[in-house]
Amino acid sequence: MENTMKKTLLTAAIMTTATLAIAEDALEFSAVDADSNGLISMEEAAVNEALLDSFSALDLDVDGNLTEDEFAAFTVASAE
Ligand SMILES: [Ca+2]
Ligand SMILES: [Ca+2]
Repeated sequence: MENTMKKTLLTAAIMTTATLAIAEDALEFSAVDADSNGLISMEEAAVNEALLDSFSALDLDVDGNLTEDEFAAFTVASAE
């Protein structure tokens, strides 16, 4: 009975660690938007190499900034 409880705790610990790892990988819009103006400029995107590489593809209206909607496409694509 005690072993079962230890197993359950161990499983819970592993799941918690996995969840934290995913959270670290996810890029938050607010974290990239350094000046909090609601847009990610190319300079701000430069903090993440993958984001900078995808910048022109994500900037659908080609105004040189990523809105939260445009940035959301990157978050989804990188999670796949
Ligand atoms: Ca900004
Ligand atoms: Ca744009």
